[in-house]
Amino acid sequence: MDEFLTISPLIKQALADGGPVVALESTVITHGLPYPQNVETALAMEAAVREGGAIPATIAVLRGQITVGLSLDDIERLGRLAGATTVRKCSRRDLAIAMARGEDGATTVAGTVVVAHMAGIELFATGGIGGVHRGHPFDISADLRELGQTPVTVVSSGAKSILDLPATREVLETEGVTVVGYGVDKVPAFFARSSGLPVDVQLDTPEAVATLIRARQQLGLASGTLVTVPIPEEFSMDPEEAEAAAAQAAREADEAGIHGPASTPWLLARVVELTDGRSMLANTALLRNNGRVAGEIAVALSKGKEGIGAD
Ligand code: PSU
Ligand code: MN
Repeated sequence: MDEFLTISPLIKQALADGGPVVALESTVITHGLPYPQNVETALAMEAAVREGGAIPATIAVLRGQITVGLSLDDIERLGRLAGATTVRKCSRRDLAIAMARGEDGATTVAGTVVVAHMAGIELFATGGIGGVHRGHPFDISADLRELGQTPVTVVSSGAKSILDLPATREVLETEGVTVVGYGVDKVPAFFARSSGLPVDVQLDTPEAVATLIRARQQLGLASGTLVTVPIPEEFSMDPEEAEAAAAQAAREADEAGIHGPASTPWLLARVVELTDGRSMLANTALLRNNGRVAGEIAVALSKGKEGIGAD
């Protein structure tokens, strides 16, 4: 494996054996949630991946070293840096900067997809992907382009509801990303269970998703798969409350002149305030749930691999 990638021994072994591994991002730790909820959630997500039967691989840049499989201490250290400006938010374009300067970097969905693919990890679980910002049709998260050009499967609850969901859905189509509804025929809206927008295909089991991934792999397509999983009913927010908070936060961000990479973290934090913390509860619940589902899909996919190997 390329030496600029540090992969933990456990994960390296699992990958060599074709075992189930699920990548996890680190921007949600440093830029998505406050301390200590960020560390608790990151660890709960790792536990959820294990519950699903797979090995979690949280990814970040640690002092310039791209690392696959953070230790507890690494997660705690990054978690304490939440809100600090010293951790670079690393999308595709930022990885080389963090590496060259020896910085700490938290990988976004795009950054994590890049590294997961380099490491040979197919599954990646997160909360919500980036997308097209409301009122800013040219502020399109690099997450969408990344999914269009890198063959990785991202399990999420759709795009964050602070975004323009119909526009985001259109760009996913343009980028050639297959959008799967896991047990649903509409794309979830992050805190709420449905955006009303159609998925490309509804699949109801980990095995069905694994079969789709295998077909894409056989075709040799460069583009990825987005598996959208609705937030568990008991944690879902009232869609009107979620929408009102998202709309207000987007308005305030415009008034305050917040833009660029600062936009998403700012909006998420503001929505937590506007919903008295309910959105954070919902966010952590869906993150855990997506970790478990991704773990189950990784297991189904690795079983298929054994079958192919035995031929
Ligand atoms: N979803 C969350 N919290 C987050 C993010 C997503 O619930 O912090 C992060 C992801 O890392 C995602 C990034 O890739 O926000 C998108 O940022 P941008 O819009 O600048 O591409
Ligand atoms: Mn942006």
